[in-house]
Amino acid sequence: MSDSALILVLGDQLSLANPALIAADPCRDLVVLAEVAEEAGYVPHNRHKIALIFSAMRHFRDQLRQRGFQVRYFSFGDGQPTLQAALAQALEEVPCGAVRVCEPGEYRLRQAMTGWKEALGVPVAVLEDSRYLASHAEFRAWAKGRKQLRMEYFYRDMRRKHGILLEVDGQPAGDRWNFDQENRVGWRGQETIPARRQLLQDDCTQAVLAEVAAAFPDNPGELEQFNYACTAAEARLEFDWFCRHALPGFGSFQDALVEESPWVFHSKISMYLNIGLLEPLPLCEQVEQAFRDGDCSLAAAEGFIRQILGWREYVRGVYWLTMPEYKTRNTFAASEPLPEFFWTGETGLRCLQQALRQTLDLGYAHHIQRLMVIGNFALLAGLDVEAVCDWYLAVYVDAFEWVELPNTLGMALHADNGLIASKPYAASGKYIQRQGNHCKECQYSPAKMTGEGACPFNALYWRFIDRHLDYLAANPRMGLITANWRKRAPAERKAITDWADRSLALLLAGASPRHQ
Ligand code: FAD
Ligand code: DLZ
Repeated sequence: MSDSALILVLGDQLSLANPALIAADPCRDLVVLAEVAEEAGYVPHNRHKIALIFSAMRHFRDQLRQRGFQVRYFSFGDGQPTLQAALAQALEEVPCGAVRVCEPGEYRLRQAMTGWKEALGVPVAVLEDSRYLASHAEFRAWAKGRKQLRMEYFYRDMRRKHGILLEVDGQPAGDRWNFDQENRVGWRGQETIPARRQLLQDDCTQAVLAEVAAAFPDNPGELEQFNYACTAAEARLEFDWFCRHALPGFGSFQDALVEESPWVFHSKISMYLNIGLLEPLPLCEQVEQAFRDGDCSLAAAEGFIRQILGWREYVRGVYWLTMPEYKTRNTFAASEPLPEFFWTGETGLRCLQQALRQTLDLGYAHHIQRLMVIGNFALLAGLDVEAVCDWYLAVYVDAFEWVELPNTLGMALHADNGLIASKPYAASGKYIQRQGNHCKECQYSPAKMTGEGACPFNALYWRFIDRHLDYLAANPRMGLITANWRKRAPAERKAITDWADRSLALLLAGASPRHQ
């Protein structure tokens, strides 16, 4: 048996720090990258996501070859159905004694890999992914014995472990761990939002865009607007641009909803981090340096670092700690079918329309659009949890189940019985009005509860409270709200919940709620 190894690099592992590559010998081992039907088709991925991944894979192949690696590359047109089939083909061409791969980011594929040794007839080593800042063992140890897995405490430990934003005495910079309160300023056009860089598309990316357009004609994604970086070098330039131009505004407007801008002051880097073009720790260090140099506020730096060092690592930990059981959870037994407008963006609710349209067209929506607009609607309307999670996995360019599922099922839909969030992120139209400027242009008014022109989020919010009253009343953070609802006259409650039913039915039918 040959002592050379076949190294499989997945489409979201495009980093030289990939542990399977670190251990590779360029003179002896063969690296395989494969564009395959199963990975490209297990959900109707946004075409931006497929194009980004294929182009980044091809650029990474070239980078590896320049470094002296032998690479067998399967293009989509080669017709390989699965990764296993591509590996079998590569092993037939170049017999190797073993397969090595870094663990995948999705449970689905991790399970499939357990059958590869038998199917391929060689040992298969699956190595832990060292690109994350908390290992599986570390997260398990942190979670052990805790009744609640609150991100905030995990995040503080990560700050200490990596020495980020600490004073010399080990206390947090600015004497507080968290500047969340400062990050929530609503948008009233206070500042100029910088225009994003237009990225040049080289021949490789242009070829991929044409192939993806032809092979996935029915998937979402307006490829004429493709503007993602497909190499690590370009992704770093994107991040440098963010630090210089958007990071200062990110401090105040992290939660802002802006009619004129899909990106607002956000970094637009999740897709690069998730496929290996950027590494998390250097980003946190660069942002800390920007703060120390006086280029952004502490609220901006801490707010950004909390997302990477805190939320990103934390949701990954929760995913691997709880799968596959996590995926079956559905606290509110939500089962309404996903409305058609989730695939068309055709709805008269302005905030929802913008969030859906940019999601479908660009593969991007920022956190508050995902959580408090689309996710909030799905929660209040009682949409089927599995269908909503599958939708989120399909439509975003940065979507991989390890990060998508805890955010959708747990944070947005509260379907994990509060494992991630201490209370449901449910909100009425007033929240959306406070955070941005969509309502000014909308046909619905957040000031009205019922009747023609009333914002459907208002009555739907109270219908949600009404439907799950006992469950929510047991949550100390929901006590005031549920008591307030209980105090209302039964007739008033009925008028609101009836209006909610009617508005929802009309929204789903594509019409505006009107008084009869
Ligand atoms: P910024 O707002 O600039 O934040 C900086 C970085 O912090 C992000 O790039 C991301 O890497 C990280 N981050 C921020 N919030 C989170 C979070 N809650 N969980 C994990 N990482 C976070 N993020 C994904 O990467 N993939 C997903 O599939 C995904 N699905 C989501 C689904 C829902 C329902 C919700 C509420 C959030 C989801 N997120 C997901 C988290 C977050 O919305 C995106 O990471 C963020 O919008 C990406 O845009 P950005 O790079 O401009 O982020
Ligand atoms: C998302 C994706 C797509 C669209 N296509 C491929 C592919 O053709 N080949 C590949 O190796 N990876 C692809 N990926 C990323 C994988 O789906 C990802 O590695 C798994 O979901 C595990 O995170």
